[in-house]
Amino acid sequence: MPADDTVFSVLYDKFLFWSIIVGVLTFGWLFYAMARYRQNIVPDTTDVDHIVVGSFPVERHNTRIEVLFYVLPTLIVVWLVVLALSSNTAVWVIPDEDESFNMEVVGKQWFWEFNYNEELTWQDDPRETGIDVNWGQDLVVQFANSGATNISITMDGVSSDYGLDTGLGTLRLLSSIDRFTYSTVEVLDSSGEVLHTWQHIPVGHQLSTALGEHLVVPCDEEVVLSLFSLTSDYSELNSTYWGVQHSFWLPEWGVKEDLVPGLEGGTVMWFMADDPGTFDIRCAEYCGLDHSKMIGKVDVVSYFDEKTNQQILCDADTGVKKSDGVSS
Ligand SMILES: [Cu+2]
Repeated sequence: MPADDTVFSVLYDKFLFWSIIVGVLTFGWLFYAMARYRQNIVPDTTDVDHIVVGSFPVERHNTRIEVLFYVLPTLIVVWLVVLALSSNTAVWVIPDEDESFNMEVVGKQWFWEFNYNEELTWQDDPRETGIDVNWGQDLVVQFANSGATNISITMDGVSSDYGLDTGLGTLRLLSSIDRFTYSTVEVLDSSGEVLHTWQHIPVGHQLSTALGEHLVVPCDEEVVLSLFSLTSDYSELNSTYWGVQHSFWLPEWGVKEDLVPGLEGGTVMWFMADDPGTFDIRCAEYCGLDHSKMIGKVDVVSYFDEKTNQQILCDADTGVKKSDGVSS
């Protein structure tokens, strides 16, 4: 089920609220009039100037009600326009580059590529897994009572495994983090199941749905995506074929934007996710034979904020946004 607190669902609720009020008033009036003026009701004969069908009751008209007929709907329509425009503004004003997480999305036939303009260090929520990985000067893994028995460290595709001393509860490896290497630490149990994931995505790294990879974005931060459509053999770009139009769609947050071939600056969209989790990516523009395969996933993760030295934990249910996480 899509997130229920997007600007669009809030706008929907507001429109529904005012529609119900208008509906109750108009249908109430309708049914009242049907009952009051139904057939076989004997007209009030003491009323000299009674209503004649087909003629406007000039003497009996009520100026206040007639003014209300015009003023009230006008006010409601103006109010709905204000609501709709303010939601539009909330969506179309792109957040400041310094205060948001900026990256590129490239659509090709028929997959998505995600280019990182900023580094991202994240891990699963330690409150849920009972495991805390912290990689600064040393790699420190705290795993007491979590059932973890092994860790697997993958750097640029090369993996190495280490056994964990379950009696100790902590592992410290004398190895400082390499900020320029795509690194993943997986903490596993004895059956090889991954209990906890920590990852560092360096600047310039690319993830691709063609390789089965997910887009990974920080929670609780404005994520600004610059969107480009390119051909699959972009390096040998010939001037006769510029690729096709795609549309990057994140149904969870109701945001969607076209990717336009040949548009140098690209197009821009942004969103902010409160809850961690894995959500759908779709292409919403028919883009050729394998359009239907142009699907993917986006992982919303708790990330490590270098500025405040804190892990940003996202949890809309408990209202916990930030906590003293690991320190590096
Ligand atoms: Cu497409």
